[in-house]
Amino acid sequence: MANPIPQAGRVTFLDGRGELPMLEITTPWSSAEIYLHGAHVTHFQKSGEPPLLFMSQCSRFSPDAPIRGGIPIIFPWFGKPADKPGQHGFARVKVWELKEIHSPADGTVTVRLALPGGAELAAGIAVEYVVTVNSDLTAEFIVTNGSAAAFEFENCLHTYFTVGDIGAVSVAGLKGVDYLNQPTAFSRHTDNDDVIRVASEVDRAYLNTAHAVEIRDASLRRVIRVEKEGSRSTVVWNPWIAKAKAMPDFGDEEYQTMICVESGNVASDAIKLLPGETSRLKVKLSSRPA
Ligand code: TA6
Repeated sequence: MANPIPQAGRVTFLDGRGELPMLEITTPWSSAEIYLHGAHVTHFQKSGEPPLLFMSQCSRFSPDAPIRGGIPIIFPWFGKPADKPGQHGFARVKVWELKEIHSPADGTVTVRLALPGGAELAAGIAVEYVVTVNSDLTAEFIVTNGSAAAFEFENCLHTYFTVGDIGAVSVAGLKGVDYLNQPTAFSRHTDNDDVIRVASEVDRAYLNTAHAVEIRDASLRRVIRVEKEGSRSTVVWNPWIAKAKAMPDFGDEEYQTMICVESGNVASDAIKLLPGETSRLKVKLSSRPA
């Protein structure tokens, strides 16, 4: 009997939550969702597994607010610098333009989006985002400096992952790396532990590291692997109890079933792009049984 023809990937364009336009993607291995609002990947799930990405049940889906979960695109600044309006830049609350959908016969689906130019960015700064869905999820954030001046920015794919029980999670790959600790006014520390475990608020920006990171989830018996290129920073965040309660778009108990492992270039790892240069930040998210 001939091998079954692999199903092609399928993309449906529809109104999602809050009537925001979104792409619904299915492949032979997985399903995913991408909203044009923030070019926000809100869902990725491999067949037979729990969702890989966490989405808060309390998230807003409105044009003037970021979506709480999935992969927020943080650009052109991280956190809340004194001279900037708002936290984590504006890319995650802009409506991105859909540029291309590619779904070859092997079943993979690739979507390319572009951040529209606007007053916030110098003319000539081009920003694109390419998401590839198959048995893994790959996201690449691309900035090209077509202006005549250097362009300095921070970027971060602020990814929320689903875990079964935060108390049964360990994060490996950052031993020996220095980090800035947000809960203690960004004091600098070296992580000498073999793995990170979460039993209180964790908000750490690890610097000068290109390491892959693994989230070991003993509850769901799954290992999530975060590989990255073009990234020197990894941020690890769990809000824990008080911060969870303080966020209106996040459930009080949801800290127990999520962790953020974010890949980008923040603080001293910020990027200075000279005229004509291109920056590529790429993450590959995969999972395997533990
Ligand atoms: O990545 C960690 C962090 O900077 C935390 O300090 C927390 O603020 C989180 O991002 C979420 O930020 P947001 O603006 O999405 O509420």
